[in-house]
Amino acid sequence: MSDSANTIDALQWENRRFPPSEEFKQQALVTGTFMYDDAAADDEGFWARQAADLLDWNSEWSTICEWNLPFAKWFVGGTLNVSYNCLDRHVLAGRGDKVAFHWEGEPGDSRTITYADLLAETQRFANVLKGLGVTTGDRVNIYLPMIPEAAVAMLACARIGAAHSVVFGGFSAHSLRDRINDAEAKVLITADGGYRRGEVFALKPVADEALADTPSITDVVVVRRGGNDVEMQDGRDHWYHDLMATADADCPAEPMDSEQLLFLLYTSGTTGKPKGIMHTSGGYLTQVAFTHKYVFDLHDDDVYWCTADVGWITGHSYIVYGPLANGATQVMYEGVPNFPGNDRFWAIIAKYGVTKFYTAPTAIRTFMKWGTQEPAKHDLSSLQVLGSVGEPINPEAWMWYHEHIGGGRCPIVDTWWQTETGGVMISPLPGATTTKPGSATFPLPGIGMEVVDENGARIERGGGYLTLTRPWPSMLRGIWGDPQRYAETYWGRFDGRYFAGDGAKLDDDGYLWLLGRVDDVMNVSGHRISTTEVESALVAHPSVAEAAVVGANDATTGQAIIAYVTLRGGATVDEQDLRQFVGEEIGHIAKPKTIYFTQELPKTRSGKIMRRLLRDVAEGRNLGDTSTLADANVVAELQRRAAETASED
Ligand code: 7RM
Repeated sequence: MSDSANTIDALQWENRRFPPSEEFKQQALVTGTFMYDDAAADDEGFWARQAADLLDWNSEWSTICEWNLPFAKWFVGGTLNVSYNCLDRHVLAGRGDKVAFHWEGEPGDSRTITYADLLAETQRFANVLKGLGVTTGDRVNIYLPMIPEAAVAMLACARIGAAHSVVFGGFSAHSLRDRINDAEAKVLITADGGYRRGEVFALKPVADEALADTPSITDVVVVRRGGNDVEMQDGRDHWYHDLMATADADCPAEPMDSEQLLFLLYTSGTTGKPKGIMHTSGGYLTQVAFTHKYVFDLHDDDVYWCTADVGWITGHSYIVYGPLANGATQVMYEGVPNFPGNDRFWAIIAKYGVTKFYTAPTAIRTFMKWGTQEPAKHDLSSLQVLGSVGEPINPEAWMWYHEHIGGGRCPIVDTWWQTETGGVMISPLPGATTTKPGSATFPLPGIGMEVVDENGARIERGGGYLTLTRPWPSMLRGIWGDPQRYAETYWGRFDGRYFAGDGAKLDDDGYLWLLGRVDDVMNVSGHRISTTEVESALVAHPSVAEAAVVGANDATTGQAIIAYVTLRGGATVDEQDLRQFVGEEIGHIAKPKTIYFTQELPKTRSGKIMRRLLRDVAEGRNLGDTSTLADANVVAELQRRAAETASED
């Protein structure tokens, strides 16, 4: 426990260690501490060297970083074209035939797209956008399934200096409408539909509903993918393939200012209206290229696969911009992990010989639920590095990933970052860092991070608030249309520091452990306990696949710990035994008062557990905003069971 005022108690200490193997180190881009030392000596100089080394610039910057808290500019005065960096330069260097995307449709169809193909398609589509009147500084909305045209659309915007705003294809008409209107987008790019769990889901009909109330949209471009019937409004709606057939093939990349707005990406705040997170060009591309290269130890012959959707920041930074800037070969997959069977991901890894694999803890815990026989059906020996992002990865989920997917030989990079940070901030470097299961380890070279207490004083051991102490190249530049909200939300809590809501603890070796959102921290008899630690203790039980923990009002202890638990396929466990197990793992104080066993947990559409809703359920309240929930049936069922328990009491 820490002595500092009102921080977060640290209960769990993990001692397993995994140093990189000699074999891995021999081929690794980074071993030892040179890169950390280099950055520590001069962080701005370090980033400037990365920018020069990893990207092609049309003209040099005059200032590396201009910092007027809370507003940063990077590589000020420099010009570059993001799409040129992701496409043209690879083709010009003779790598036009290199595969950019092995695209795999959910039904089993596939397309191979080389860098030359992607450049040709992007140039044409950039001309299409120009033809629709889109110019530098305009916003374009994108509402597409996971098809290569999503990357083409984004790169075409970047090519002409228009900002894209991608809305995840699972969002409703209302969400799409609000995001289009907030950005005042001119053009919407969508598809008839896409494939999900063996069926076509309609996009254009949903978009039509949004379009009834989006005055800024003049034109809609529709990609044919689902083959479902759609209505095309004369004069407004155009088929992608029709426009592409007549578009000019050449669209030279124009130099853009380093601080040119590259995209908006909306993220739902804790309350109220979604925030349009702003990212710009030179700094963003530098950090995503840098992190993609070194965190995944990228080599020319790698086949990299990130399972995120392009609708999330992970898809922007680690499917489109980072990997393409690095000229990587990727897999892009359209559908769900359980179509046609629970082994689809492992079949894809074997089919393409994937070497670097990046997914989320929610997926890993689901795979644990489905059982080890699924990955065991396929040859996963091509894998070399495994990544995790989106939530804390519980130590046991980490171990499962390590053994059953990584064959015990692949370093795991647990990458902490946010929509707002643009790129990875905290992660091991796989050839340099000894990992501990469940720890994101250390900030990357060039990143200033400190854990602080309630008063903003630095903590060297124990739990507190994760803060960033200086600007980084891919940091958000603001919230679209609301600079004051930006300043208050991110820079208002601790003087001079960026804080975006996560708790963390430092162990004796200085390793960092993410403790989840501080809004979720529970207060049990005066102990501030993180949900993450109790969840990890539950997941450490061999029968448990997944757990969500919340603090519910309790007359005796202030809050009581309520746990929702999903078991591994076929497993059973007694509630009392599981409570006892948690007590033994991390201490009596953290034993849940009640445990509910459930088939599913409520999650956001990007797979994060929604503890706020579980708190509503546990405290018998009406549910708050459920619009970001992936499956509303899950909480309805838990509410029914809570009501039952209450009537039994
Ligand atoms: C990339 C992404 C951001 C929030 C962040 C954390 C949580 C993300 C990790 C993590 C523990 C990780 N962007 N988070 N990665 N927590 N360990 N490796 O997810 O904007 O959608 O979410 O996600 O709470 O603040 S995001």
